[in-house]
Amino acid sequence: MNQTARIREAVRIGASACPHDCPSTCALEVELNADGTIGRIHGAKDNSYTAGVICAKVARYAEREHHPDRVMRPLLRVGAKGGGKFEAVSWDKALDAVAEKFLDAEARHGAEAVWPYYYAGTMGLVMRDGINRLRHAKKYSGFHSTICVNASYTGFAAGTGRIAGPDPREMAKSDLVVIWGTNPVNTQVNVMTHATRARKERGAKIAAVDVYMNGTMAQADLAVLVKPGTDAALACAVMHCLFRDGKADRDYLEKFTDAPGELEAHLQSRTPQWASAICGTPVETIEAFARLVGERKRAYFRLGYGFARSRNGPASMHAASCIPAVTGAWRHEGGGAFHNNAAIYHWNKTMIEGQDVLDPKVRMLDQSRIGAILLGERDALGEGPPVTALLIQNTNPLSVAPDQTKVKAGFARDDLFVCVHEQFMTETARVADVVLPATTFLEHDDVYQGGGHQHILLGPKLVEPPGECHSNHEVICALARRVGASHPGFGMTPRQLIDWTLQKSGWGTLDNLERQKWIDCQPPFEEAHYLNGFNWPDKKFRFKPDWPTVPFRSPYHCGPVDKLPVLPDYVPLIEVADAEHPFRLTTSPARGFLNSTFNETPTSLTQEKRPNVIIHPEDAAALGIRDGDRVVLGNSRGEVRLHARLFDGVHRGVLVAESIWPNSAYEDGRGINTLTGADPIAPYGGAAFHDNKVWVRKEKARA
Ligand SMILES: Nc1nc2c(c(=O)[nH]1)N[C@H]1C(S)=C(S)[C@@H](COP(=O)(O)OP(=O)(O)OC[C@H]3O[C@@H](n4cnc5c(=O)[nH]c(N)nc54)[C@H](O)[C@@H]3O)O[C@H]1N2
Ligand SMILES: Nc1nc2c(c(=O)[nH]1)N[C@H]1C(S)=C(S)[C@@H](COP(=O)(O)OP(=O)(O)OC[C@H]3O[C@@H](n4cnc5c(=O)[nH]c(N)nc54)[C@H](O)[C@@H]3O)O[C@H]1N2
Ligand code: SF4
Ligand SMILES: [Mo]
Repeated sequence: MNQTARIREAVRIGASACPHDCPSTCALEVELNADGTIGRIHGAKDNSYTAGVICAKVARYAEREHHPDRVMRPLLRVGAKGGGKFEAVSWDKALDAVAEKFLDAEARHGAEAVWPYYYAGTMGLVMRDGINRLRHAKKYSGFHSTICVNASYTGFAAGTGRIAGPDPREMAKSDLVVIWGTNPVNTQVNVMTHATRARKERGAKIAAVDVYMNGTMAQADLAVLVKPGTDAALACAVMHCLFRDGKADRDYLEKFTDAPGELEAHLQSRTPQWASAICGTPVETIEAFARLVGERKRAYFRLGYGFARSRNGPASMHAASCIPAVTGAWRHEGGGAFHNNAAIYHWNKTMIEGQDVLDPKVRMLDQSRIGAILLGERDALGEGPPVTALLIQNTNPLSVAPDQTKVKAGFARDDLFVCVHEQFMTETARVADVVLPATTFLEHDDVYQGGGHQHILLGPKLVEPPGECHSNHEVICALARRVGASHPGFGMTPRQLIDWTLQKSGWGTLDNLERQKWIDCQPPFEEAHYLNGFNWPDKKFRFKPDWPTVPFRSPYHCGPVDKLPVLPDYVPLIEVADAEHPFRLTTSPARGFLNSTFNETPTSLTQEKRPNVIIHPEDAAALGIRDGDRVVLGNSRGEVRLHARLFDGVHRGVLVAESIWPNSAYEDGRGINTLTGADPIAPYGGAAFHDNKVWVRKEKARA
């Protein structure tokens, strides 16, 4: 028997869930080999949302799971900070070192000098959110999570009052699927599964709105190309046409919305001509888009994160979400607007997060402003001591956080102690004082919820961790013991935490979930379509949001709230191009990477090749730039060197740099987030990753 045949014989299938920061949260089937390794990963066919399809990068997860560069042992820095030299030590020695530094920071400056810093490298509730139990028990500095969803969630909730919408599987029953500001071909492949089903089975049309002709736009029947940050103008013009052409559902507007008369009057001047001058989309395309929306009432608006990652992003999201309220699309199966289903999961996270010991007086620090915070800028740090100790899990701020120049300078501070718990030697791990080896989702138990669908899924431990890897939960509990934090959650196993949380949340038991593999949490049709009213006291969809009171999980206002529009409108809060910075840059997600994850796997690296920036051929010609030339992009925050890719699938004046490569992949170590800003998006913060004014020039020949 040859080796391939032997492995095939040995294969068992393990059920799991994709842990990555992706709205699809796919139900997985993992090939388990007799030797303890994994083979291919497949999408579960019997999960009605995953429907057997997953992305290529997770299908070949074996590359990441068994990567020779996995961190396998605890490491202590030797030599200079950031020098990248470490020695392997025992877990006890490493954890003692961390605890000593945390206790020391607390003794000198108070508990707020310690900042537990995490994100969604794993979306497992136990492994991602357990760090908050330690934070609350110790009154360490709070974490105002802003890097991803704040702008889009608040824009959506501004109208509906709730982050939830029609069953995502209904896309397959639509006559028109509008994919707006998301690139599912790259970022959440299952949207395409259901949208293309509608096209095949019912002759549905797919319309897409984006700033470049990406894979999703290429598959659309109508591709609506806009300039970054101008979507609200497009949305207003579409609604103008709907009123003008008698396609508004006046009965629906009267029953279900707050100010239809004011909206109609306001839109009088928001003509396609007006919008075209702002968003760059030809008038005929805007008219064609409005016609599709007007004629096909079963229209499903799948609204993504991307178009909200601008300083006016919440207003853009809100404006797009207003369209189905004008047509009454919400009434129909396969109609309405959907962004994420966060609100349908009624979790009790007391035990996981230690919410019972949360002290609301503890200072909150903005995740996206980590650079300014570490540099001690007062407006970022707030009242209270400097941050002198960081515990980092599931995130890689030295690649992904905006305003990188500050982030790097902050991490280089001599009096800052950094512990990074990681699977790989990321850029952040490299500048740490202590690195702890982490398990992957296949090596620990956790429970997941789908943002882009409606399932709770179990991801049980399927293989043994390599080397001395330990899970986030184990690290948090071991540290809690050493720094004197007490909470019943520290004494529980992940499985006990999952069982407790499921039961207290009304989702049954762990045994039950393990048997079923997932729970379909879809609310009833009337509720999902807001047919009993929207989530406001008067039950009406809000064309006129009260921005400061839009419901959000962490109500910490930041950014210029008073500048958001009263009715859906384009507001030029963005970094408008000017004479010095004639280009607008977005940093859209690359297909082969997931944020900074997978930028270590061979297939993804081969696929993405090298950092480049898309530029329109006419812009390139004007600057003497040819395809493949080295170019420099710059703005007030810094300069980045990369290669030009000529492509006419963008408006002139628009640049797209698919991301996120490590800084070290760029010739002078300055990555794309050198150019992005950390100033908060109103009303609840967030980083405007796709909203940058820059200049471009051809790089002089290398000496
Ligand atoms: N392959 C891959 N998959 C991913 C990720 C990844 O990095 N790579 N990231 C994961 C994470 S953390 C998240 S939050 C989701 C995000 O998923 P998406 O919502 O798909 O991603 P975004 O960054 O939000 O960008 C989506 C699209 O918005 C476009 N865009 C940018 N600015 C504008 C604008 O002003 N108007 C319009 N109409 N479009 C605009 C971008 O060009 C891009 O094509 O994806 C997840 N999945
Ligand atoms: N230029 C630009 N920058 C961006 C974006 C963009 O579109 N453009 N998108 C932004 C968005 S939407 C997001 S969400 C952020 C995401 O930024 P990050 O949160 O940094 O993203 P990831 O790369 O998903 O995850 C980070 C790390 O988590 C680790 N990890 C995974 N599972 C575990 C675990 O169980 N335990 C431990 N200890 N570690 C684990 C992985 O090895 C990985 O290194 O990036 C943002 N940055
Ligand atoms: S599409 Fe998203 S959730 Fe599904 S396997 Fe890929 S990364 Fe995971
Ligand atoms: Mo994200």
